[in-house]
Amino acid sequence: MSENNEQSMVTAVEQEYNASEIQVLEGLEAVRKRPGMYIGSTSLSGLHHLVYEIVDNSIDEALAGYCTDITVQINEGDTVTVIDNGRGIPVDVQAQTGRPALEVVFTVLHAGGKFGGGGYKVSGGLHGVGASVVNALSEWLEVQVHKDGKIYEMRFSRGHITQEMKVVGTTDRTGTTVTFKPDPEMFDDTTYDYETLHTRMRQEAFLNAGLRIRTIDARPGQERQDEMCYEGGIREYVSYLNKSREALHDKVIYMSGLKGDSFAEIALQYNDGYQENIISFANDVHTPEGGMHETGFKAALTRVLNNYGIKAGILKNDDKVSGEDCREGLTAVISVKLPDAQFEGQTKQKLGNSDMRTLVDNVVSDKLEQFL
Ligand code: TTJ
Repeated sequence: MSENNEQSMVTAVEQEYNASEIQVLEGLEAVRKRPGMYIGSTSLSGLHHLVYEIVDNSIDEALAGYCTDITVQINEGDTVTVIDNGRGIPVDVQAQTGRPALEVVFTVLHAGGKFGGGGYKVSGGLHGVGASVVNALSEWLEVQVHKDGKIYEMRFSRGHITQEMKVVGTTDRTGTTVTFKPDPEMFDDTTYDYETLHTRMRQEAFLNAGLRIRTIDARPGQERQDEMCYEGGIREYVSYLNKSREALHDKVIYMSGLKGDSFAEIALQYNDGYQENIISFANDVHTPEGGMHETGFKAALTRVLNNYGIKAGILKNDDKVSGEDCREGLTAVISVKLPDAQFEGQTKQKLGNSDMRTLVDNVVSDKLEQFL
């Protein structure tokens, strides 16, 4: 190869690199121009959303079966540290970008969830916008990855690299640790509320049976910590929701089923009140507007109870009980996990996957009778 050709090849590669570099910076600049588009708002809700975005990555690792412990700590100065014991973010150089995967995760918009494949990833809505958004909105962020006996570290400021990835030590464990300081230029108030984070993390612990989540407030004068791990998962969630009520039956009813790569579980218990309290989730994302999983649940519950009523001679043939009546005093948690969740509706808070209606309906039809 002539010297001239070599020269032009280097130039081409450099130009390609520069082009992707520019795209990265434009992407992160877009986040700082319109933060609300990515995290909903720059009020307290957006500030807390940064933590959920980071923790979601650790939860994904737990859902994939590789992470058992997550710690969320508020430090002095309202920085936040998230620690997990998963496999650690990949650090190898990516063929596409020529950059370490770790760098890509924190600098390229929507780069999250591109590694490893499979698993239950969150999609749509305000969720799953990724670690690069948190990075862009942080005055500084640092990440350490424990992997293959080494500790890799990288640092950023407002999305820009301030320290390239380097090995800073050796380790005998695996996992990822991220610490970030929300940018006061981006948020009205950067003071974290422990209770808000604790409540959200408790919900994550209920939804992922056996996953241990610790929350720590290490700010001077307000030290506090909690550890949450529920072997009973959503059964314990229902007991918790009913704890100030009088239950009509001692045991929480639990049903679950698998179809292909999807999983559905339902826990329920009636109390002596009149209110209906159904809470549903898809891939750990709360779906307050319901959707297909809730529709399937309600249809099956009404059908099974009516069939039982007729069979047991409690109901006459044409004397049907309405769906609403079947849900009086009902506390239920519905949780589905699926590879490609579609969140619909104005606020993307409704599950659109119709196969989840069928799955939940089938699980309730097949299994609820056993309890009657
Ligand atoms: C992906 O597939 C290959 C092995 O590693 C998987 C992975 O990325 N795991 C992972 C990422 N575990 N934890 C994270 C993670 C943790 C935090 C706190 C923040 C971020 C952005 C990712």
